[in-house]
Amino acid sequence: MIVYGGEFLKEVLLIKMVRGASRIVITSHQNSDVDAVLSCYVAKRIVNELNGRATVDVITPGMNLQARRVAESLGITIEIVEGNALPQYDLCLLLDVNNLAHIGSLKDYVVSDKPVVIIDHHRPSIGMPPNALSIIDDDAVATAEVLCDIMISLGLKPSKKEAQCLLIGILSDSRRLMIGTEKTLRDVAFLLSHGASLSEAVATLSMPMSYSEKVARLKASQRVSLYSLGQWIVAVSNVGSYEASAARALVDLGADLAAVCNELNGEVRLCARAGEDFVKSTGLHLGEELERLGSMMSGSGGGHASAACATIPRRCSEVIEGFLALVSNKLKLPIKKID
Ligand SMILES: [Mn+2]
Repeated sequence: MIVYGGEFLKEVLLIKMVRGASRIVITSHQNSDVDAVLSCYVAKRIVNELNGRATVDVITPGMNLQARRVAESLGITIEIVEGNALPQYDLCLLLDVNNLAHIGSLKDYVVSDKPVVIIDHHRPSIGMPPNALSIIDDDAVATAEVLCDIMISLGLKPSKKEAQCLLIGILSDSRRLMIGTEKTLRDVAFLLSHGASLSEAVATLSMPMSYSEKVARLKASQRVSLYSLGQWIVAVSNVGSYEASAARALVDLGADLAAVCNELNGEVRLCARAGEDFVKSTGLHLGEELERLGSMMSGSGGGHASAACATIPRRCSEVIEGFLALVSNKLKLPIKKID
């Protein structure tokens, strides 16, 4: 840990970069989720606090349904633009993402001669802009947790609303604190002491499942193929939407590892989820594996140890086959179809 004048060097650099910029743009990954959107919102507030003269734009390449709903219920949609271009800037902040391949067409607007700051909790990827100052903690459950740490070390007090946003981000990415560390819980306590409400946060996040999400999850289980991987059970399936939710559903049904793909316009989006037991015992990191699969098949991928996705310009069957072979090789366990 590098300490500089009693503060963390990266945070000192962050302050310096924010104060030295007059046009700042904040963005995140495609299909921005709750953690991404709320982190962008709070990052804007932090930037405003550090540099009141700067113009700050939050532009995401698009929000997912839940993120849009949560942003609406918190009344912050006005602060977040969904767009496919970035304005000219002096400083670009990437939140909840460190791979430029994951910000879609906005990537073309990230220029190499302007500074970039990454604030994230995903494992550093090969797609990181080389000129970036990275504040990445891949032990944090959410980018909101990293932002909370930044506020604490800069001595900034979150408003009640900012605290609520960070709490919702943490709860969202940790499946209501099913995962997390001692620090996660200390951060939660910090947010509660600044006016955040746990029960309100849970209520904001609980969204009735849509008709089409229910159908996708049920169809995924109807179409499932099962494989044994040593003593583990792998479930693979395909859907026309909600592939991440469908993979989670298969793990909830009992699979140790699930991969669900969605083929759309000649591209496959594969989402994989793993049970905590499987991840702990095998040490497999799905984010790493899907990043490797993506680069092997001229696509891209990444994520967390137990939850990751890849986008690959191939057919479903090839991507699934590649995924199974990769996992089987990595764990040195034979893969066999279960009839
Ligand atoms: Mn996140």
